Amino acid sequence: MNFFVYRRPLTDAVLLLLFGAVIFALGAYFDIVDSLLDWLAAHEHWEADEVLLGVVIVGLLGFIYAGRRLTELRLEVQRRAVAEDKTTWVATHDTLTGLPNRRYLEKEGSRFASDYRASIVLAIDLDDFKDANDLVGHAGGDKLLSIVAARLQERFRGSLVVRMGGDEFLILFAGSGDPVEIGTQVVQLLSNPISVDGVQVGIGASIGVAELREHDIADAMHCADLAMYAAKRRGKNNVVKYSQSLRMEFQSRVGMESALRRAVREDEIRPHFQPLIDIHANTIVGFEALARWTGKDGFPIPPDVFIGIAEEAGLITQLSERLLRTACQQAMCWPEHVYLSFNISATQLSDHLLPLRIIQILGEIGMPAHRLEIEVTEAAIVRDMTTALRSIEAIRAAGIRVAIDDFGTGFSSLSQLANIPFDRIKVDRSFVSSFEANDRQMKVMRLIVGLGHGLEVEMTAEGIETGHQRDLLAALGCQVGQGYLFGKALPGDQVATFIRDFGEASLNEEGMTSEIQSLTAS
Ligand code: G
Ligand code: G
Ligand code: MN
Repeated sequence: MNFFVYRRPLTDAVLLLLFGAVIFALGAYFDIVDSLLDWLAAHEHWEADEVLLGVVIVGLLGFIYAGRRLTELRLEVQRRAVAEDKTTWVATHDTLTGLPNRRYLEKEGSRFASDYRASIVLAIDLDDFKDANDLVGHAGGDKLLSIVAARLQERFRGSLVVRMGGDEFLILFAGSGDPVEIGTQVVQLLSNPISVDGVQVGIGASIGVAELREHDIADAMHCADLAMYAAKRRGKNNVVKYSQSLRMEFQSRVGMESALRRAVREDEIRPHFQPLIDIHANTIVGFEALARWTGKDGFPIPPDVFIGIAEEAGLITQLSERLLRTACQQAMCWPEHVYLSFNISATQLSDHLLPLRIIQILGEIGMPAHRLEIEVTEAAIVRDMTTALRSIEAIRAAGIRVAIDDFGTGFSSLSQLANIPFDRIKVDRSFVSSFEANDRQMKVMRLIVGLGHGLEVEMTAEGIETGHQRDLLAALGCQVGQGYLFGKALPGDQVATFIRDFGEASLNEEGMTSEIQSLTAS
Protein backbone atom coordinates (compact mmCIF):
# COMPACT_ATOMS: atom_id res chain seq x y z
CA MET A 1 0.00 0.00 0.00
CA ASN A 2 2.71 2.40 1.07
CA PHE A 3 4.62 1.66 -2.05
CA PHE A 4 1.81 3.07 -4.17
CA VAL A 5 1.31 6.10 -2.00
CA TYR A 6 4.96 7.14 -1.96
CA ARG A 7 5.77 6.01 -5.51
CA ARG A 8 2.77 7.57 -7.19
CA PRO A 9 4.67 10.52 -8.73
CA LEU A 10 7.16 8.03 -10.13
CA THR A 11 4.54 5.64 -11.55
CA ASP A 12 2.67 8.64 -12.95
CA ALA A 13 5.81 9.82 -14.72
CA VAL A 14 6.60 6.36 -16.06
CA LEU A 15 3.05 5.84 -17.34
CA LEU A 16 3.02 9.29 -18.94
CA LEU A 17 6.38 8.61 -20.61
CA LEU A 18 5.09 5.30 -21.94
CA PHE A 19 1.94 7.01 -23.15
CA GLY A 20 4.07 9.77 -24.82
CA ALA A 21 6.33 7.17 -26.45
CA VAL A 22 3.32 5.32 -27.89
CA ILE A 23 1.85 8.53 -29.27
CA PHE A 24 5.26 9.53 -30.66
CA ALA A 25 5.64 6.14 -32.32
CA LEU A 26 2.14 6.30 -33.77
CA GLY A 27 2.70 9.93 -34.89
CA ALA A 28 6.02 9.07 -36.55
CA TYR A 29 4.56 5.96 -38.16
CA PHE A 30 1.56 7.77 -39.65
CA ASP A 31 3.51 11.03 -40.40
CA ILE A 32 0.99 12.90 -38.29
CA VAL A 33 2.88 16.23 -38.36
CA ASP A 34 3.13 16.29 -42.15
CA SER A 35 -0.57 15.42 -42.49
CA LEU A 36 -1.42 18.08 -39.94
CA LEU A 37 0.60 20.73 -41.78
CA ASP A 38 -1.00 19.74 -45.08
CA TRP A 39 -4.40 19.89 -43.47
CA LEU A 40 -3.69 23.32 -41.96
CA ALA A 41 -2.44 24.66 -45.34
CA ALA A 42 -5.56 23.31 -47.04
CA HIS A 43 -7.89 24.93 -44.53
CA GLU A 44 -6.12 28.31 -44.14
CA HIS A 45 -9.45 30.14 -43.86
CA TRP A 46 -10.41 28.21 -40.64
CA GLU A 47 -7.60 29.99 -38.68
CA ALA A 48 -6.67 26.59 -37.22
CA ASP A 49 -2.97 27.53 -36.92
CA GLU A 50 -3.90 30.29 -34.42
CA VAL A 51 -5.93 27.74 -32.44
CA LEU A 52 -2.93 25.45 -32.37
CA LEU A 53 -0.70 28.28 -31.15
CA GLY A 54 -3.25 28.92 -28.38
CA VAL A 55 -3.24 25.26 -27.40
CA VAL A 56 0.56 25.23 -27.23
CA ILE A 57 0.63 28.40 -25.07
CA VAL A 58 -2.06 27.05 -22.71
CA GLY A 59 -0.10 23.80 -22.41
CA LEU A 60 3.07 25.73 -21.56
CA LEU A 61 1.27 27.86 -18.98
CA GLY A 62 -0.29 24.72 -17.46
CA PHE A 63 3.20 23.30 -17.14
CA ILE A 64 4.47 26.37 -15.28
CA TYR A 65 1.36 26.43 -13.08
CA ALA A 66 1.80 22.78 -12.12
CA GLY A 67 5.44 23.43 -11.28
CA ARG A 68 4.55 26.33 -9.00
CA ARG A 69 1.82 24.38 -7.23
CA LEU A 70 4.24 21.52 -6.72
CA THR A 71 6.76 23.76 -4.95
CA GLU A 72 3.99 25.14 -2.76
CA LEU A 73 2.88 21.65 -1.88
CA ARG A 74 6.40 20.70 -0.87
CA LEU A 75 6.63 23.76 1.44
CA GLU A 76 3.27 22.90 2.98
CA VAL A 77 4.41 19.35 3.66
CA GLN A 78 7.57 20.70 5.31
CA ARG A 79 5.54 23.13 7.43
CA ARG A 80 3.33 20.31 8.58
CA ALA A 81 6.28 18.17 9.54
CA VAL A 82 7.74 21.03 11.62
CA ALA A 83 4.40 21.63 13.35
CA GLU A 84 4.09 17.93 14.06
CA ASP A 85 7.56 17.92 15.59
CA LYS A 86 6.60 20.90 17.69
CA THR A 87 3.45 19.26 19.08
CA THR A 88 5.39 16.12 19.99
CA TRP A 89 7.97 18.35 21.64
CA VAL A 90 5.33 20.24 23.61
CA ALA A 91 3.64 17.01 24.63
CA THR A 92 6.86 15.46 25.86
CA HIS A 93 8.58 18.50 27.38
CA ASP A 94 7.97 20.98 30.13
CA THR A 95 7.56 24.40 28.55
CA LEU A 96 8.85 26.30 31.60
CA THR A 97 12.20 24.60 32.05
CA GLY A 98 12.58 22.95 28.66
CA LEU A 99 13.22 19.63 30.39
CA PRO A 100 11.61 16.40 29.19
CA ASN A 101 8.48 15.59 31.17
CA ARG A 102 6.90 12.50 32.67
CA ARG A 103 5.36 11.56 29.30
CA TYR A 104 8.77 11.57 27.69
CA LEU A 105 10.16 9.43 30.48
CA GLU A 106 7.37 6.91 30.01
CA LYS A 107 7.96 6.75 26.28
CA GLU A 108 11.72 6.94 26.08
CA GLY A 109 12.96 6.03 29.57
CA SER A 110 13.73 2.36 29.02
CA ARG A 111 15.38 3.03 25.66
CA PHE A 112 17.53 5.73 27.25
CA ALA A 113 18.40 3.46 30.16
CA SER A 114 19.64 0.67 27.91
CA ASP A 115 21.36 2.96 25.36
CA TYR A 116 23.24 4.95 28.00
CA ARG A 117 23.62 2.24 30.66
CA ALA A 118 21.69 4.18 33.27
CA SER A 119 22.04 2.52 36.65
CA ILE A 120 20.42 4.85 39.18
CA VAL A 121 17.11 6.65 39.53
CA LEU A 122 17.03 9.77 41.68
CA ALA A 123 13.66 11.16 42.76
CA ILE A 124 14.05 14.80 43.79
CA ASP A 125 11.57 16.96 45.65
CA LEU A 126 12.47 20.51 46.61
CA ASP A 127 12.14 21.44 50.28
CA ASP A 128 10.25 24.58 51.23
CA PHE A 129 9.41 25.44 47.66
CA LYS A 130 6.04 26.73 48.80
CA ASP A 131 7.70 29.20 51.16
CA ALA A 132 10.10 30.32 48.44
CA ASN A 133 7.16 30.79 46.10
CA ASP A 134 5.41 32.95 48.69
CA LEU A 135 8.58 34.96 49.12
CA VAL A 136 9.35 35.76 45.47
CA GLY A 137 5.91 35.46 43.92
CA HIS A 138 4.65 33.18 41.21
CA ALA A 139 6.89 34.50 38.46
CA GLY A 140 9.86 34.33 40.81
CA GLY A 141 8.95 30.74 41.62
CA ASP A 142 8.99 29.96 37.91
CA LYS A 143 12.45 31.47 37.63
CA LEU A 144 13.58 29.45 40.61
CA LEU A 145 12.43 26.24 38.94
CA SER A 146 14.21 27.17 35.72
CA ILE A 147 17.42 27.80 37.62
CA VAL A 148 17.12 24.49 39.45
CA ALA A 149 16.50 22.74 36.12
CA ALA A 150 19.51 24.44 34.55
CA ARG A 151 21.77 23.47 37.47
CA LEU A 152 20.67 19.85 37.27
CA GLN A 153 21.08 19.71 33.52
CA GLU A 154 24.48 21.32 33.66
CA ARG A 155 25.79 18.98 36.35
CA PHE A 156 24.16 15.82 34.95
CA ARG A 157 24.96 16.28 31.30
CA GLY A 158 24.54 12.96 29.53
CA SER A 159 21.96 11.77 32.05
CA LEU A 160 18.25 12.19 31.56
CA VAL A 161 16.92 15.02 33.74
CA VAL A 162 13.12 15.12 33.87
CA ARG A 163 10.67 17.54 35.45
CA MET A 164 7.95 15.33 36.85
CA GLY A 165 5.68 18.26 37.72
CA GLY A 166 5.54 20.98 40.38
CA ASP A 167 8.79 20.94 42.35
CA GLU A 168 9.56 17.30 41.55
CA PHE A 169 12.42 16.23 39.33
CA LEU A 170 13.88 12.88 38.36
CA ILE A 171 17.29 11.90 37.07
CA LEU A 172 18.08 8.71 35.19
CA PHE A 173 21.76 8.67 35.96
CA ALA A 174 23.82 7.45 33.00
CA GLY A 175 26.86 5.45 34.01
CA SER A 176 27.53 4.03 37.42
CA GLY A 177 28.42 5.31 40.87
CA ASP A 178 27.44 5.20 44.50
CA PRO A 179 23.74 6.18 44.61
CA VAL A 180 23.91 7.95 47.97
CA GLU A 181 26.99 9.88 46.94
CA ILE A 182 25.29 11.07 43.76
CA GLY A 183 22.18 11.99 45.75
CA THR A 184 24.37 14.00 48.13
CA GLN A 185 25.85 15.86 45.17
CA VAL A 186 22.33 16.87 44.15
CA VAL A 187 21.62 18.12 47.66
CA GLN A 188 24.81 20.21 47.64
CA LEU A 189 24.02 21.52 44.19
CA LEU A 190 20.53 22.67 45.16
CA SER A 191 21.25 23.96 48.64
CA ASN A 192 23.45 26.75 47.28
CA PRO A 193 21.29 29.85 47.62
CA ILE A 194 19.60 30.96 44.42
CA SER A 195 19.23 34.62 43.55
CA VAL A 196 15.85 35.51 42.09
CA ASP A 197 15.39 39.16 41.13
CA GLY A 198 18.02 40.12 43.67
CA VAL A 199 16.44 38.10 46.49
CA GLN A 200 18.56 35.27 47.89
CA VAL A 201 16.35 32.22 48.20
CA GLY A 202 17.49 29.17 50.11
CA ILE A 203 15.89 25.93 49.12
CA GLY A 204 16.97 22.36 49.59
CA ALA A 205 15.97 18.98 48.32
CA SER A 206 14.84 15.62 49.62
CA ILE A 207 16.22 12.81 47.52
CA GLY A 208 15.27 9.17 47.14
CA VAL A 209 17.60 6.90 45.19
CA ALA A 210 17.04 3.44 43.77
CA GLU A 211 19.23 1.19 41.66
CA LEU A 212 18.01 0.06 38.29
CA ARG A 213 19.89 -3.22 38.52
CA GLU A 214 17.19 -5.24 40.22
CA HIS A 215 14.15 -3.40 38.88
CA ASP A 216 12.65 -2.29 35.62
CA ILE A 217 12.30 1.41 35.15
CA ALA A 218 8.74 1.84 36.41
CA ASP A 219 9.54 -0.23 39.47
CA ALA A 220 12.75 1.67 40.17
CA MET A 221 10.89 4.97 39.88
CA HIS A 222 8.38 3.77 42.43
CA CYS A 223 11.17 2.65 44.78
CA ALA A 224 12.94 6.00 44.42
CA ASP A 225 9.66 7.75 45.24
CA LEU A 226 9.20 5.72 48.41
CA ALA A 227 12.77 6.55 49.42
CA MET A 228 12.11 10.22 48.67
CA TYR A 229 9.07 10.25 50.98
CA ALA A 230 11.21 8.68 53.68
CA ALA A 231 13.82 11.40 53.10
CA LYS A 232 11.11 14.08 53.44
CA ARG A 233 10.05 12.64 56.75
CA ARG A 234 13.60 12.86 58.07
CA GLY A 235 13.64 16.59 57.50
CA LYS A 236 15.33 18.74 54.94
CA ASN A 237 18.25 17.95 52.66
CA ASN A 238 18.24 14.21 53.20
CA VAL A 239 19.19 11.38 50.86
CA VAL A 240 17.61 7.98 51.40
CA LYS A 241 18.40 4.84 49.45
CA TYR A 242 15.57 2.44 48.80
CA SER A 243 15.62 -0.82 50.73
CA GLN A 244 13.24 -3.66 51.34
CA SER A 245 12.68 -2.57 54.93
CA LEU A 246 11.63 0.84 53.66
CA ARG A 247 8.87 -0.78 51.64
CA MET A 248 7.71 -2.71 54.69
CA GLU A 249 7.75 0.45 56.76
CA PHE A 250 5.72 2.17 54.07
CA GLN A 251 3.20 -0.65 53.90
CA SER A 252 2.67 -0.62 57.65
CA ARG A 253 2.27 3.13 57.41
CA VAL A 254 -0.33 2.78 54.71
CA GLY A 255 -2.11 0.23 56.92
CA MET A 256 -1.88 2.62 59.84
CA GLU A 257 -3.23 5.45 57.73
CA SER A 258 -6.36 3.56 56.75
CA ALA A 259 -6.87 2.45 60.37
CA LEU A 260 -6.52 6.08 61.43
CA ARG A 261 -8.99 7.21 58.81
CA ARG A 262 -11.52 4.79 60.20
CA ALA A 263 -10.72 5.74 63.79
CA VAL A 264 -11.32 9.43 63.07
CA ARG A 265 -14.58 8.66 61.27
CA GLU A 266 -15.82 6.46 64.10
CA ASP A 267 -14.64 8.82 66.83
CA GLU A 268 -12.31 6.22 68.36
CA ILE A 269 -9.72 8.83 69.30
CA ARG A 270 -10.76 10.60 72.48
CA PRO A 271 -9.26 13.35 74.58
CA HIS A 272 -7.98 12.42 78.03
CA PHE A 273 -7.20 15.12 80.56
CA GLN A 274 -4.06 15.67 82.59
CA PRO A 275 -4.40 18.02 85.58
CA LEU A 276 -2.55 21.33 85.77
CA ILE A 277 -1.90 22.33 89.36
CA ASP A 278 -1.13 25.66 91.01
CA ILE A 279 1.90 24.48 92.98
CA HIS A 280 1.69 27.31 95.50
CA ALA A 281 -1.98 27.05 96.39
CA ASN A 282 -2.16 23.35 95.53
CA THR A 283 -5.35 23.74 93.56
CA ILE A 284 -6.43 22.57 90.13
CA VAL A 285 -6.22 25.36 87.57
CA GLY A 286 -6.83 23.40 84.40
CA PHE A 287 -6.49 20.24 82.34
CA GLU A 288 -4.47 19.53 79.23
CA ALA A 289 -6.33 17.48 76.64
CA LEU A 290 -4.16 14.64 75.33
CA ALA A 291 -5.43 12.51 72.48
CA ARG A 292 -5.67 8.80 73.19
CA TRP A 293 -6.24 6.00 70.71
CA THR A 294 -6.46 2.30 71.49
CA GLY A 295 -5.95 0.12 68.44
CA LYS A 296 -8.16 -2.84 67.52
CA ASP A 297 -5.59 -5.15 69.17
CA GLY A 298 -6.15 -3.39 72.49
CA PHE A 299 -2.75 -1.67 72.55
CA PRO A 300 -2.55 2.11 72.78
CA ILE A 301 -1.01 3.92 69.80
CA PRO A 302 0.97 6.94 71.02
CA PRO A 303 -0.11 10.39 69.80
CA ASP A 304 3.47 11.14 68.69
CA VAL A 305 2.90 8.44 66.08
CA PHE A 306 -0.67 9.02 64.96
CA ILE A 307 -0.58 12.83 65.03
CA GLY A 308 2.32 12.70 62.55
CA ILE A 309 0.43 10.31 60.30
CA ALA A 310 -2.73 12.39 60.57
CA GLU A 311 -0.73 15.44 59.47
CA GLU A 312 0.68 13.64 56.44
CA ALA A 313 -2.62 12.02 55.53
CA GLY A 314 -4.46 15.34 55.67
CA LEU A 315 -6.62 14.13 58.56
CA ILE A 316 -5.30 16.44 61.22
CA THR A 317 -7.89 19.20 60.83
CA GLN A 318 -10.81 16.82 61.07
CA LEU A 319 -9.26 14.89 63.97
CA SER A 320 -8.33 18.01 65.87
CA GLU A 321 -11.74 19.63 65.40
CA ARG A 322 -13.46 16.54 66.80
CA LEU A 323 -11.06 16.38 69.74
CA LEU A 324 -11.48 20.07 70.52
CA ARG A 325 -15.26 19.84 70.33
CA THR A 326 -15.37 16.87 72.69
CA ALA A 327 -12.84 18.44 75.05
CA CYS A 328 -14.79 21.71 75.20
CA GLN A 329 -18.04 19.86 75.88
CA GLN A 330 -16.35 18.08 78.78
CA ALA A 331 -14.75 21.28 80.06
CA MET A 332 -18.18 22.91 80.30
CA CYS A 333 -18.91 20.48 83.16
CA TRP A 334 -15.85 21.59 85.16
CA PRO A 335 -15.82 24.48 87.65
CA GLU A 336 -15.80 27.85 85.89
CA HIS A 337 -12.20 28.74 86.85
CA VAL A 338 -10.69 25.50 85.48
CA TYR A 339 -9.32 26.00 81.98
CA LEU A 340 -8.76 23.65 79.06
CA SER A 341 -5.37 23.44 77.42
CA PHE A 342 -5.31 22.07 73.88
CA ASN A 343 -2.41 21.07 71.61
CA ILE A 344 -2.12 22.29 68.05
CA SER A 345 0.32 20.63 65.65
CA ALA A 346 2.77 22.29 63.28
CA THR A 347 0.72 21.80 60.11
CA GLN A 348 -2.36 23.19 61.78
CA LEU A 349 -0.48 26.32 62.71
CA SER A 350 0.25 26.90 59.01
CA ASP A 351 -3.47 26.73 58.26
CA HIS A 352 -4.83 30.25 57.75
CA LEU A 353 -8.28 29.12 58.85
CA LEU A 354 -7.14 27.68 62.19
CA PRO A 355 -8.22 30.63 64.38
CA LEU A 356 -11.61 30.70 62.69
CA ARG A 357 -12.11 26.97 63.22
CA ILE A 358 -11.30 27.26 66.93
CA ILE A 359 -13.52 30.27 67.46
CA GLN A 360 -16.37 28.57 65.64
CA ILE A 361 -16.20 25.52 67.91
CA LEU A 362 -16.15 27.71 71.01
CA GLY A 363 -19.23 29.53 69.74
CA GLU A 364 -20.99 26.29 68.90
CA ILE A 365 -20.48 24.94 72.42
CA GLY A 366 -20.87 28.25 74.20
CA MET A 367 -17.53 28.07 75.95
CA PRO A 368 -15.99 31.42 76.93
CA ALA A 369 -12.67 32.10 75.15
CA HIS A 370 -10.79 32.80 78.40
CA ARG A 371 -11.29 29.18 79.45
CA LEU A 372 -9.25 27.90 76.52
CA GLU A 373 -5.50 27.86 76.10
CA ILE A 374 -3.79 26.70 72.92
CA GLU A 375 -0.40 24.96 73.12
CA VAL A 376 2.03 25.32 70.26
CA THR A 377 5.63 24.14 70.16
CA GLU A 378 8.56 26.39 69.30
CA ALA A 379 9.42 24.08 66.43
CA ALA A 380 5.95 24.57 64.93
CA ILE A 381 6.29 28.34 65.18
CA VAL A 382 9.69 28.62 63.52
CA ARG A 383 8.65 26.27 60.73
CA ASP A 384 6.43 28.88 59.15
CA MET A 385 7.00 32.01 61.17
CA THR A 386 4.80 34.41 59.19
CA THR A 387 1.66 32.30 59.18
CA ALA A 388 2.25 31.10 62.74
CA LEU A 389 2.52 34.67 63.94
CA ARG A 390 -0.66 35.66 62.14
CA SER A 391 -2.56 32.67 63.58
CA ILE A 392 -1.31 33.29 67.10
CA GLU A 393 -2.29 36.95 66.93
CA ALA A 394 -5.77 36.06 65.70
CA ILE A 395 -6.21 33.45 68.43
CA ARG A 396 -5.15 35.88 71.14
CA ALA A 397 -7.30 38.64 69.70
CA ALA A 398 -10.28 36.36 70.28
CA GLY A 399 -9.36 36.18 73.98
CA ILE A 400 -7.84 32.69 73.85
CA ARG A 401 -4.45 32.29 75.57
CA VAL A 402 -1.43 30.79 73.84
CA ALA A 403 1.26 28.68 75.53
CA ILE A 404 4.67 27.73 74.16
CA ASP A 405 4.86 23.98 74.68
CA ASP A 406 8.00 21.87 75.24
CA PHE A 407 9.93 25.08 75.83
CA GLY A 408 13.68 24.72 75.45
CA THR A 409 13.60 21.86 72.96
CA GLY A 410 12.64 23.70 69.80
CA PHE A 411 16.10 25.20 69.14
CA SER A 412 14.45 28.50 68.31
CA SER A 413 16.46 31.57 69.05
CA LEU A 414 15.49 33.96 71.79
CA SER A 415 15.44 36.83 69.33
CA GLN A 416 12.62 35.10 67.49
CA LEU A 417 10.83 34.39 70.74
CA ALA A 418 10.72 38.09 71.46
CA ASN A 419 8.58 38.61 68.36
CA ILE A 420 5.91 36.13 69.35
CA PRO A 421 3.10 37.20 71.65
CA PHE A 422 2.20 34.46 74.13
CA ASP A 423 0.80 34.01 77.62
CA ARG A 424 2.63 31.03 79.05
CA ILE A 425 5.82 29.02 78.84
CA LYS A 426 5.61 25.27 79.43
CA VAL A 427 9.10 24.19 80.42
CA ASP A 428 9.91 20.84 78.84
CA ARG A 429 10.07 17.88 81.17
CA SER A 430 13.69 17.16 80.17
CA PHE A 431 14.70 20.18 82.29
CA VAL A 432 12.45 19.17 85.17
CA SER A 433 13.80 15.63 85.31
CA SER A 434 17.43 16.72 85.50
CA PHE A 435 17.64 20.00 87.37
CA GLU A 436 17.72 18.69 90.98
CA ALA A 437 20.88 16.61 90.63
CA ASN A 438 22.83 19.02 88.46
CA ASP A 439 23.89 22.47 89.52
CA ARG A 440 24.27 23.79 85.96
CA GLN A 441 20.82 22.49 85.04
CA MET A 442 19.48 24.23 88.11
CA LYS A 443 20.98 27.49 86.84
CA VAL A 444 19.33 26.98 83.45
CA MET A 445 16.02 26.30 85.16
CA ARG A 446 16.37 29.46 87.23
CA LEU A 447 17.15 31.36 84.03
CA ILE A 448 14.07 30.04 82.23
CA VAL A 449 11.81 30.92 85.15
CA GLY A 450 13.47 34.34 85.25
CA LEU A 451 12.80 34.74 81.53
CA GLY A 452 9.11 33.99 82.14
CA HIS A 453 8.98 36.61 84.90
CA GLY A 454 10.73 39.13 82.69
CA LEU A 455 8.30 38.57 79.86
CA GLU A 456 5.44 38.65 82.36
CA VAL A 457 4.06 35.31 81.27
CA GLU A 458 3.01 32.39 83.46
CA MET A 459 5.21 29.32 83.84
CA THR A 460 4.14 25.70 83.79
CA ALA A 461 6.67 22.97 84.58
CA GLU A 462 5.97 19.70 82.77
CA GLY A 463 6.73 16.19 83.96
CA ILE A 464 6.83 16.76 87.73
CA GLU A 465 7.12 13.32 89.28
CA THR A 466 8.27 14.00 92.85
CA GLY A 467 7.21 16.26 95.67
CA HIS A 468 10.78 17.51 95.83
CA GLN A 469 10.70 18.69 92.23
CA ARG A 470 7.40 20.43 92.88
CA ASP A 471 8.69 22.22 95.94
CA LEU A 472 11.89 23.35 94.27
CA LEU A 473 9.99 24.67 91.27
CA ALA A 474 7.54 26.48 93.49
CA ALA A 475 10.44 28.07 95.30
CA LEU A 476 11.99 29.18 92.01
CA GLY A 477 8.77 31.01 91.25
CA CYS A 478 7.06 28.65 88.85
CA GLN A 479 3.28 28.87 89.19
CA VAL A 480 1.82 25.78 87.57
CA GLY A 481 2.92 22.15 87.56
CA GLN A 482 1.95 19.14 85.53
CA GLY A 483 3.10 15.56 85.86
CA TYR A 484 2.54 12.10 87.26
CA LEU A 485 2.89 13.44 90.79
CA PHE A 486 -0.50 15.09 90.37
CA GLY A 487 -1.98 12.67 87.92
CA LYS A 488 -1.77 11.09 84.49
CA ALA A 489 -4.20 11.91 81.72
CA LEU A 490 -7.68 10.72 82.74
CA PRO A 491 -10.66 9.75 80.62
CA GLY A 492 -13.24 12.55 80.51
CA ASP A 493 -15.72 10.82 82.82
CA GLN A 494 -13.15 10.55 85.64
CA VAL A 495 -12.29 14.22 85.77
CA ALA A 496 -15.19 15.25 88.04
CA THR A 497 -14.17 12.62 90.64
CA PHE A 498 -10.55 13.73 90.38
CA ILE A 499 -11.48 17.35 91.04
CA ARG A 500 -13.52 16.39 94.10
CA ASP A 501 -10.86 14.07 95.56
CA PHE A 502 -8.08 16.55 94.91
CA GLY A 503 -9.91 19.27 96.83
CA GLU A 504 -10.32 17.00 99.85
CA ALA A 505 -6.73 15.79 99.77
CA SER A 506 -5.26 19.28 99.57
CA LEU A 507 -7.01 20.23 102.83
CA ASN A 508 -4.75 17.71 104.57
CA GLU A 509 -1.52 18.91 102.90
CA GLU A 510 1.38 20.28 104.89
CA GLY A 511 3.35 23.45 104.20
CA MET A 512 6.76 23.79 102.60
CA THR A 513 9.89 22.08 103.85
CA SER A 514 12.68 24.12 105.37
CA GLU A 515 14.94 23.50 102.35
CA ILE A 516 12.40 25.20 100.15
CA GLN A 517 12.01 28.11 102.52
CA SER A 518 15.73 28.80 102.31
CA LEU A 519 15.54 28.72 98.50
CA THR A 520 12.65 31.15 98.48
CA ALA A 521 14.63 33.49 100.69
CA SER A 522 17.66 33.46 98.34
O1 G B 1 0.36 12.29 76.15
P1 G B 1 1.58 12.05 75.50
O2 G B 1 2.61 11.08 75.49
O3 G B 1 0.88 10.87 75.01
O4 G B 1 1.63 13.02 74.24
C1 G B 1 2.67 12.96 73.31
C2 G B 1 2.67 14.19 72.44
O5 G B 1 1.50 14.22 71.64
C3 G B 1 2.68 15.45 73.27
O6 G B 1 3.80 16.22 72.85
C4 G B 1 1.40 16.16 72.93
O7 G B 1 1.66 17.53 72.76
C5 G B 1 0.96 15.52 71.64
N1 G B 1 -0.49 15.49 71.58
C6 G B 1 -1.33 14.86 72.41
N2 G B 1 -2.61 15.10 72.05
C7 G B 1 -2.57 15.93 70.97
C8 G B 1 -3.57 16.55 70.15
O8 G B 1 -4.77 16.43 70.35
N3 G B 1 -3.14 17.32 69.11
C9 G B 1 -1.83 17.50 68.88
N4 G B 1 -1.50 18.25 67.86
N5 G B 1 -0.87 16.94 69.63
C10 G B 1 -1.22 16.16 70.67
O1 G C 1 2.11 18.31 74.96
P1 G C 1 3.24 17.73 75.78
O2 G C 1 4.51 17.55 75.03
O3 G C 1 3.45 18.51 77.00
O4 G C 1 2.69 16.31 76.19
C1 G C 1 2.75 15.88 77.48
C2 G C 1 3.36 14.49 77.45
O5 G C 1 4.07 14.28 78.62
C3 G C 1 2.33 13.40 77.37
O6 G C 1 2.88 12.37 76.61
C4 G C 1 2.20 12.94 78.80
O7 G C 1 1.74 11.61 78.91
C5 G C 1 3.63 13.09 79.27
N1 G C 1 3.77 13.31 80.70
C6 G C 1 2.97 14.07 81.46
N2 G C 1 3.42 14.08 82.76
C7 G C 1 4.54 13.31 82.80
C8 G C 1 5.44 12.94 83.82
O8 G C 1 5.34 13.31 84.98
N3 G C 1 6.49 12.15 83.47
C9 G C 1 6.66 11.71 82.21
N4 G C 1 7.69 10.92 81.97
N5 G C 1 5.82 12.03 81.22
C10 G C 1 4.75 12.83 81.48
MN1 MN D 1 1.34 19.94 75.40
